Amino acid sequence: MLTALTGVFGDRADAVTVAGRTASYEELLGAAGAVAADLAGVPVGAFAVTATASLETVAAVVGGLIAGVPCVPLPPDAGPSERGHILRDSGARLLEVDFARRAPAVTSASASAAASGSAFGSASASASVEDPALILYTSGTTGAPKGVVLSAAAITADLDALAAAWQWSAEDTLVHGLPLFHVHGLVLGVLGALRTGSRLVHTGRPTPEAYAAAAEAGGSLYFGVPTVWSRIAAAPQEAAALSRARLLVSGSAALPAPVFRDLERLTGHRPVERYGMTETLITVSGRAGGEVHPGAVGTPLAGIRTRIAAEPGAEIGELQLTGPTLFSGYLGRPEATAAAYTEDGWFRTGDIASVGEDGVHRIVGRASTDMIKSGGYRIGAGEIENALLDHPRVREAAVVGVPDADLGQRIVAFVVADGVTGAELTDFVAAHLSVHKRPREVRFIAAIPRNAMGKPQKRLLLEGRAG
Ligand code: MLC
Ligand code: AMP
Repeated sequence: MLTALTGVFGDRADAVTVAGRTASYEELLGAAGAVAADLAGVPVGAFAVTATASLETVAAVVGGLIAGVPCVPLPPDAGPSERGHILRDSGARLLEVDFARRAPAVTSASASAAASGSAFGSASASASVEDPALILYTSGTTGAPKGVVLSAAAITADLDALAAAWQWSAEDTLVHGLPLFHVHGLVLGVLGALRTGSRLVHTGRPTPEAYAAAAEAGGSLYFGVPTVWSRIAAAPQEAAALSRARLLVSGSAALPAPVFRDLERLTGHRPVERYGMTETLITVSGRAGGEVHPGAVGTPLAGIRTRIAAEPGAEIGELQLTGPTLFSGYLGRPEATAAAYTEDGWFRTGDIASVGEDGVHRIVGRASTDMIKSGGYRIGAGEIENALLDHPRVREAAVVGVPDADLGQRIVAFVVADGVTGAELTDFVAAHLSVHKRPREVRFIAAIPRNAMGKPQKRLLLEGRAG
């Protein structure tokens, strides 16, 4: 990985800015070198870092790549249960990063030299691009989050395909303010900038004001989840500043057509939408300079094949994929990994899609109501239900995603309980899980509707047909 990164490392003093602090490549590599040295000192299978939006997180991830040790980025707001689960499940050692501490031996020149020997530029001679580079925790429909193992080979294949699709180069300044513990903000938003050599401006939080200010300072390529874009579309003055940009990209959830049209009217840009998952990285996208349409996520990236598993006569069905960007498996869960694939080796996305005659893909929904997307965060209903059921007053709980103009979906918990308020239950969840997994609303009901098998009938709850 570092070979290609160092290929474009120059002597730019403002290579990476995160939440108002700027570093040159030299400084970043120095701090990353210190991380790599720490990792070499105490051999571990993986290391974790509290992934705040900071230069420290960037240095940690790059340091892991140099050392050939996979990084587990921890959501900084994760409650103790979630944090404990991730650390236990991954066996990762938690590392503190001090950006001021630098290993002078690792400069862009020496990293280039080291990198010429191996595709990873790794301190460990045996590291291969197929080895784990990142382990990202993500929710399934039930149970605790699983570790998605991503290799450097998958990451580089994805970033190179995206660079081609978006004409993304060292001429760009990438701007975003997304969290640094998911694919969007970390893989695309940090490693993508390093691999293409584009300057990175991370705005700390993805507010319309911060995105506009970065455009005035030369931002050219913008990333956001639909919630970010819809907030920008509601701020016409800030949106107008983005007319200076080259390309606006939306992903992680469906971009509503009215937001697409508002952005076009206010910025003069038709936003490019792309589709992906933690397990597959980004696989389908619109192209810079190509035709893009509201509601469409474009065509497969280089190397990706897709198919729709539809019932005979139907045009929509589950989107299935193969290609070089796929994950290496769920950490320590061979059965779950096997279950994610069809018998003939295609990855089952769980998303329902259609493909037009022109090859353009549209995502029309999710197969399971138990997978919620709120503000671009993927949230398993089961994990929140389990957290609620841990409360002594809660007898039954069913969590659903209700359509929401700002967040795409908002988390609503239906509970059977007495002697406890909704606010107390929300706080209870927040004490265990990440902030964005808190229910926005708790509705008390007499009983959860169930089918003959005892399975909650969530569609009835969504349709408001349960008392
Ligand atoms: C949130 N708040 C609550 C609450 N939930 N308060 C009470 N009860 C609840 N249930 C608080 C928040 O903590 C915050 O407080 C305030 O309310 C506003 O919250 P919000 O409406 O959620 O907005 P915000 O915090 O600004 O977050 C919106 C957002 C965020 C868009 C910035 O959702 C975000 O960063 N999303 C990106 C997710 C992402 O990167 N997904 C990519 C996954 S990878 P305070 O005090 O903090 O203001 C992937 C692959 C791919 O999907 O294809 O890309
Ligand atoms: P995550 O694992 O957090 O990356 O979430 C992946 C899920 O996000 C996918 O399975 C989709 O449901 C959803 N998703 C990502 N991009 C898009 C998009 N452009 N349109 C619709 N859904 C999307």
